[in-house]
Amino acid sequence: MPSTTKKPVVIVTRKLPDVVETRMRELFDARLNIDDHPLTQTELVAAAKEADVLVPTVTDRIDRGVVSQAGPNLRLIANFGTGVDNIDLDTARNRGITVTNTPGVLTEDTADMTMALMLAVPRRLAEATNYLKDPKTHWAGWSPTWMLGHRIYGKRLGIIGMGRIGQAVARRAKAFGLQIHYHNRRRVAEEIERELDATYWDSLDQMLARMDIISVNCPHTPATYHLLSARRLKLLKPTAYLVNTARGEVIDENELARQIEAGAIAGAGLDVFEHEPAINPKLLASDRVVALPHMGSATIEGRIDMGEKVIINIKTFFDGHAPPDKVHPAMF
Ligand code: 8YV
Repeated sequence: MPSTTKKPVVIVTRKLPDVVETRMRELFDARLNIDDHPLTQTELVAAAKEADVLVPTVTDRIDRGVVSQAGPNLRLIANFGTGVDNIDLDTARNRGITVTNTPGVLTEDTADMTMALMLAVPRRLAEATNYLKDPKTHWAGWSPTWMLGHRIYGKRLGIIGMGRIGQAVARRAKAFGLQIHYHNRRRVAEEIERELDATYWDSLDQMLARMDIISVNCPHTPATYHLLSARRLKLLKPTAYLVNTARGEVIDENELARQIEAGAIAGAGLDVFEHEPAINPKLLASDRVVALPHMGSATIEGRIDMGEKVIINIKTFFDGHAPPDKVHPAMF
């Protein structure tokens, strides 16, 4: 006998991979964003009024204005993404709306991208390829002193945020011969420190002053906003490189641009920016900056896994169970 239970109205704010959308249409009354335009705040409010479940992404600001105007049916915000700094968690909790995210499935891809930037900046990959492709330049052939970069083997890497992604970065970096250092809210388990040969720094300031490469791998929360402030950026050695695949807001971007321009920091590999999609033009103009358009987790496998997680969270929630990736505001 066909079920008479109404399928939940699931509003998905951006275009997701076809297999994910198809499955969502089978399971839910899924409303899709066919042309993939980023929704305006007015459109988000309209979606929150109508939906049982909202599936936003990093480009949607699910702020107080949106959450407080949600309709009585909105019970779940199933974020397509791990970071939940785009969502006002407190207002959601006060309104009894559950929030879930998609942790774990983008760890390895993001760590790969971090490693790629860690290699690309000191070894001048973007600068060199741009040189070859620029019709105004002409490669005269190999030379012993041209395009020299810096070795990463044997250097010290300071990881800020030793969660899943930080640890995955450490594993890769160790295999490349880097010495692993880290700063985290809490020291990680002894066996992980031993496996990674990792040195813990209670004081971020002390770690920053001693590292050759810094990798930002912590979430953006009120506590980590501008964690790398002007004062802290000044602690870096002038030979140090900075890599950020986490969130732009963790670094004072204008100050970073100034310090790179002044030669006080050797270079940066940036996948994320403070005011995306806007980027400080000084960073884009610098040969010592490799900039990517927030693509740390941009693999088709990762996006499908993320979609699968969103579906599981919605399904378990409507089956009356605690969704596996329920976000607890205290975690962020
Ligand atoms: C995602 C990310 O692409 O999951 C995250 O936190 O930063 C990205 O890798 C994005 O969030 C999708 O919403």
